[in-house]
Amino acid sequence: MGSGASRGVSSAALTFRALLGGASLLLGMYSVAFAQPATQGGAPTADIYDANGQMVGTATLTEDANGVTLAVQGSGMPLGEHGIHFHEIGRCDPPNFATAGEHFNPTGMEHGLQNPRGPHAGDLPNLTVGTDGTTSYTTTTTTVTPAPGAPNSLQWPNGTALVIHSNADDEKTNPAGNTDGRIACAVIAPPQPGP
Ligand SMILES: [Cu+2]
Repeated sequence: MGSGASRGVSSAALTFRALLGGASLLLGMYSVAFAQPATQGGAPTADIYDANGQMVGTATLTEDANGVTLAVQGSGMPLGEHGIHFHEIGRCDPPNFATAGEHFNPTGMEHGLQNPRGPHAGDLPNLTVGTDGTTSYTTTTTTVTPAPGAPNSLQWPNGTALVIHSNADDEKTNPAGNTDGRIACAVIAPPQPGP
């Protein structure tokens, strides 16, 4: 009887597009799905924490016709280049953030933006921290979407996290680009409740 029963993936995608257009009612519905409902300029924002539980930055996601743009603003981070990826579980338990699982890889590819058999959907270019411990990082990817329901959705059932590593990612060595330890983590989407 009701037409609401037929709403599915396509209507979810439409909802996401509508919120980008500034529909505040829909924005509220969408933000609830993220761990941190706070917004910056209307975009979902997640807080980044280090191994001591200190907040060291924020991650903001926006989507447009070019893909999903991730912006990271951080401070109090160690100097140098660091691997950064979307990981497959939306949990960030310090100090080692092992609960975030491995790289988000719903398509079963190998690791690395420069790997001919890659990349993982969650692979991203390295993040650079300056001598003052701050970073201002922006990258655009087409391999993930924040929209729920898509196979490569950051809101898949396990949720997703953004993990920053101690070492630079070589972007070609499977499975993790020799990135070594995890120094910071943000829950992008929390795990969804089981059935
Ligand atoms: Cu990683």
